[in-house]
Amino acid sequence: MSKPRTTVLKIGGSVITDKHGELKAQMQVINRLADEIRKVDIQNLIIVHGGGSFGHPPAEKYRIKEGFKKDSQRVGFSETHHVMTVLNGLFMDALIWRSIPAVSVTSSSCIMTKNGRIQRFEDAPLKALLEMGFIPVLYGDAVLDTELGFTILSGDQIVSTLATRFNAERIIIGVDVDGLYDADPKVKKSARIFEHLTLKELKSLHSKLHKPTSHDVTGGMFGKIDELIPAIKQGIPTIIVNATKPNYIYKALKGEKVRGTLIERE
Ligand code: IP8
Repeated sequence: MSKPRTTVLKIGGSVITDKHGELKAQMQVINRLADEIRKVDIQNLIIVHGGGSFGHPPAEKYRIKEGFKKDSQRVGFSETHHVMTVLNGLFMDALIWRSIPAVSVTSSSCIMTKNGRIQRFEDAPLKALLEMGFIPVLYGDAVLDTELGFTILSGDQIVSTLATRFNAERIIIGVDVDGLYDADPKVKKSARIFEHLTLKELKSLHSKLHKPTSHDVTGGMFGKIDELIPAIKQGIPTIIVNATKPNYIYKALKGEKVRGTLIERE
């Protein structure tokens, strides 16, 4: 029997960290998500996680996204990358202690960008990991950039690139709200969720989608959707679900119906 096609799962930084603090991991959530991933026992899965209150504060403080402008930023690049490895370590601990064969793939060691866009991606080890039945885990990171010196690469750009390269079967995006709304659901209680959107509908909604409210140097929900468009264009269905709610990620991975926003090419 041939292997199922790849699923790319993104777990947002706002899910696994407390975005209002600094370096605050949500260990309960991380552990529960690891339980759900173990329970589903899925083949050909790639996980990507975001930065939340680990990567974003130093990235913002040292203006890493804008590129290398002064010597004092160098340590900021180191710090941003380092705290991401710390968050990744916590996530990896939770997965591996549950006997999930996950292997961390350091984004900044295999990816370089040009003006913030992925230009080089040494994906041979990642492919080999998948073929051997491992679950590669990547993350948004401070990366080297051929024009800027360095910059910040969002987990979402990694998700989109991986999904298109591996012609993924689907993308699952775990965030801290139930999906895409016509207004910010954290501010407007009557905000309406979009359960299904075509690419055309998404584009026409584009300018109305809410902008980030917290310190998210890579553009919050708005930036997320932008990044996913190439993958959706390629015909890869993308579902946005609430990963802070128990069993939503489990159900999405299982392919069961779950509240969220499904975006398809048409
Ligand atoms: O949270 C950015 O990744 P994201 C990671 O997926 C850093 O946007 C280092 C800020």
